[in-house]
Amino acid sequence: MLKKINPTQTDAWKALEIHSQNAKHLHLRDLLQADPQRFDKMHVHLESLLLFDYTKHRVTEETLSLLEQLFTEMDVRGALQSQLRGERINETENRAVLHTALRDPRTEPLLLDGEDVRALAKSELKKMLRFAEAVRSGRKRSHTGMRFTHIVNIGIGGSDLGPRMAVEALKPFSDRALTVHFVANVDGSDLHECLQKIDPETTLFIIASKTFTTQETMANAEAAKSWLIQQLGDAQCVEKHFVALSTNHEKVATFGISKKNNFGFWDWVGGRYSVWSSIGLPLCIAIGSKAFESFLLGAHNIDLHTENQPFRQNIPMLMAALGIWYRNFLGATSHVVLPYDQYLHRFAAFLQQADMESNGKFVDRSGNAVDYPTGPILWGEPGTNGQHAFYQWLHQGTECLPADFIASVHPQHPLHAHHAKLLSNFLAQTKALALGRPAADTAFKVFEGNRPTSTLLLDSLTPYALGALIALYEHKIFYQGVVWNIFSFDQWGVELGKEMANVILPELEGEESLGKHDSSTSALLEYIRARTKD
Ligand code: G6Q
Repeated sequence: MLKKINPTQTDAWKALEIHSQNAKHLHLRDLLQADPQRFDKMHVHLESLLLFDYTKHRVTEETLSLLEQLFTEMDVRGALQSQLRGERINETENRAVLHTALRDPRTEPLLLDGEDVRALAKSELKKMLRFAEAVRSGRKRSHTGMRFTHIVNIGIGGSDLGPRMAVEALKPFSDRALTVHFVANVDGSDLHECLQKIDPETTLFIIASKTFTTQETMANAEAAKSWLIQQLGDAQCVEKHFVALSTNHEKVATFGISKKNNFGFWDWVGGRYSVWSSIGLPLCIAIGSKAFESFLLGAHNIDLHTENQPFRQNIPMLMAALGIWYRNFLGATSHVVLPYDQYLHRFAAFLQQADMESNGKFVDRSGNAVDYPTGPILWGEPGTNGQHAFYQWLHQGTECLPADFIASVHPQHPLHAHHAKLLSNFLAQTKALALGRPAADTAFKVFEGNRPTSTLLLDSLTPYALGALIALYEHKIFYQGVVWNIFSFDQWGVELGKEMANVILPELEGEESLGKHDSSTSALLEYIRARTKD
C-alpha cells in the first residue's frame, strides 16, 4: 500500500522551500553561460529512441539533489513496486492498478487474487490481434458479405481519448483503405456527422465502454444500432457489425453483442490508462497486430527504464520532479505540452485527461484537505500553430510556466524542407524562452526569458516510440501523485455533475413541476422548457 506521508513534513520539502528563495533569482541565461558542460550533465539519451534534455530548467545541482531526496523520503520507488506487484493502491475503489501488465511480454505469473494477470492479458490480446487481422485482411465480412472500410469507435473519456490520439499519431503506419472514426459526445451532432460519412454496408461499430452504462456511449450505441438496422433492413446485421470492448459482459449481451464479439478487460485497468487493453482495438485495426505489439513493447521498455534507472537518468522521475519544483516551489499554475508534430495533434488533449483526472485532487490519502498545490492545469497545441496564437503569452505574459517541447528528428512524410523549417522553429522557441532579449529599443520588445522548457526529441514517431512516450507521461503522473500524497487512480470529481444531470433530464423532457434547484438553474430550466414546448 502507498504510504501516507505529508510531503511538506519531509526534510527535503523544507530544504526546498528555503532553497527556492534563492533559486527564484536564478536566470537561465546565467546558468547556461556559467557552465558550458550543462547539457552533458542534464540530458538522458535512450539509444535510437529519444533524447530528453532538461538543461533549460531553472535548477542547480543542489535543486536536483534535494528533489531526489524528496523522492527518496516519499518512497516513490517503493510506491512503484506496490503498483507493479498489483497491490490495491487505488484504495478508494479497492482496486489494483496494473495497466503495466497489459504491455508486459514476460511470462512469469503475476498473481492477483490467485489469477495470473499477465496470462489473462495475453490471452485477450491474442483474441484482439486475431480479430484485427481478420478485419484488415477482409476475412471478417459484413452482413452483406463486404469488406469493412469504416470503423466507428463509440466511447468517451478513457474509452476515446487514448485510441483517438494514437490512431491520429500513427496514421502513417495505418491501412488507408480503412477509415477510423470516433464518436464520443452525447451532443447528437457528433454521431449525426459521422453517419453522413460512412457506408452502412461496410461499417464496423466498436462500442468501447468499461462499464457499458455510460450515458453518452449508450445513447450513441443505441442510436447507431437503430440506424444500421434501418439502413440494412435486417435486425440480424447487429451480429456482424457490432463488437464491444467492455468488462461488463452481461450488459454487452443485453445490448445484443455475443460473447465472442466482446473483447474484455478488467477492473485493474483504469479508463485513462486503458489504451493498452482491448480499448486499443481501433488502433490495432488501423496499424495491424505487429505494429500494435511494438507499441506495447515501447511502453514496457519505459516501465523497465523507470524501475531501474537512477534518478538523474530516469526520465519520468525527472519530469515529475521538475513539475513539482515549478508547481510547489516556484508557483506555476499550469504546464504546457507542445508537440512539433501534426500527427500528435490530440496528444495534449489525451494527456489533459491522464494528468488532470489523476492529480486534480484536494484531499490527501488520509482524507484531509491538502495545504499545498497538487496537479496543475495541463494544456497544449501543436507547434508551429501555437506560435501564431498563444506563444505571445508564453514569451511576454506575467506568468512563468514549464513547457514540454516534443519533436522527431525524422519526419513521417517526404517533405524534408518542411521538416527543417519545423525543427528550426522548435529549437528557436526553447532558446528564445530561456534567453529572452534583455535589451531592446522599447520596453515592448523586451523578453525577460528565464522560461523553462524540457526537450523530448524522438528519433521518429513510430508505434514503439509512441508507446514509450505515453508511458513516460504515465509514470510521471504516478510519481507526482505519490509525492503529493493523493490517490491518482480514482475520479470521484466526475460523479456529482452526472448525478445532477440524471435528476434534470426528466424535468427537461417532462411537463411536471420542477424539483428544488438554485434560482439560476431553475430559471434556465424553465427558459429551455418554455422554448421547446411545441
Ligand atoms: C477514466 C475515467 C473516464 C471513463 C469514461 C468512460 O479514467 O474513468 O474517463 O473512461 O467515463 O467510461 P466507460 O468506459 O465505462 O464508458
